[in-house]
Amino acid sequence: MPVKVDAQRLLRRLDELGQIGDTGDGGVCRLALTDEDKLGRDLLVTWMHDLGLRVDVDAVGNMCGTWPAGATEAPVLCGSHLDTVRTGGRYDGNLGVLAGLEAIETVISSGAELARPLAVASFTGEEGARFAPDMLGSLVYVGGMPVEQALSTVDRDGVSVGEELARIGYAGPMPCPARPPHAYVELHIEQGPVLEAEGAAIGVVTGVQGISWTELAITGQANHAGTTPMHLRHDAGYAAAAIAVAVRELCPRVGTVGRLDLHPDLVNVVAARAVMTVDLRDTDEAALTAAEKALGERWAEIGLAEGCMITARRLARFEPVGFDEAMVDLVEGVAHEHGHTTMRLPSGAGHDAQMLARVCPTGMVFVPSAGGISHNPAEHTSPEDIANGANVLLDLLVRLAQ
Ligand code: HGY
Ligand code: MN
Ligand code: MN
Repeated sequence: MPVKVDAQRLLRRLDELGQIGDTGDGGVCRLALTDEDKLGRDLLVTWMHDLGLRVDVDAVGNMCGTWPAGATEAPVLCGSHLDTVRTGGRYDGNLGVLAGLEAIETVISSGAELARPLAVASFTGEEGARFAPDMLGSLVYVGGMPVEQALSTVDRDGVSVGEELARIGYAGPMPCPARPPHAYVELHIEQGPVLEAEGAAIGVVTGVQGISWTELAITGQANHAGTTPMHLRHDAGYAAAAIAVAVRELCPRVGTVGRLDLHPDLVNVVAARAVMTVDLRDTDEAALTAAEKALGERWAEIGLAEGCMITARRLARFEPVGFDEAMVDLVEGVAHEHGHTTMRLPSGAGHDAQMLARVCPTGMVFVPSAGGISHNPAEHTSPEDIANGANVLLDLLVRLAQ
């Protein structure tokens, strides 16, 4: 593909979108289906309509812009997500959606005629930060979860996906699951330190590691911090802390306690209750399963010893995914034709691509994250790396659509 994307236009759009939910420290907060998410969606729809794309919204709020608008064949699909975590950066997900839009706009401007339509998607609730599991929209899109189950999923305040979709006006008419696309390519920031450390300009993603999310509710007994002897306590706070230490000790490749709420959360009251989350991940399913088992046994011991009741609720569980070999080779070949250094690596983060891989040939292109930082306002990818990734994406889409 001799033409190149208009990198300045892409950067301008990233900046404009980044103003929505701006947290004032360079970061963005657009939790799924909030008013900020709606405003981001509205902006994307405006850009899609301005480009003459057909905009389809499905029953779980996934949005898809297709060109040519009247196309009926299975498209070559790209995209990612617009929702962010609470302390998000400007590039996670947003880059994949806007680079896809930019690639399609470049193709339209070039006058190229392709054998297949192109489409760019923004999937609902990829982060899982408000509604679990993560990749909720793309999971429904590929038939991995009934749409009714997704619509009845609730956040911490008991508000459901269905209610919020209706409230923000994105309960769309398109049925789920969707007809599978011809192929799917997702451009995403690496969100880790590997590409930068290795000096590789493009990451050729081989797959996505397995994910296990569990919410633990620990019930002890509130008591006076000054008068209650240690051997008579049922301290939910202590049990939670001991489990957090066990996560670090027993985790597979990575383990995280990202949420830990105590009740009544007061300096002089032994905690009656704790709610915490455990995020475990590994590229090896056996290692992930073994860690889940070991941790389950450990938190049972901790609960027994402290006289606390512990209930576990699974929030997400996805096995490791390997991408289609031919797609991985294609990503690598195109990146080399563009003169980029590359390296093959699995994704540490979850992505919509791991769901699309269930229904069509799927590949991912990574660009470096400065300092390996992500899910943090300091998340940054250089304009040069953004342009590199977008041009590789453009070329991949055109080749897959010819
Ligand atoms: O959790 C993840 O890996 C992704 O950001 N949803
Ligand atoms: Mn993401
Ligand atoms: Mn993310």
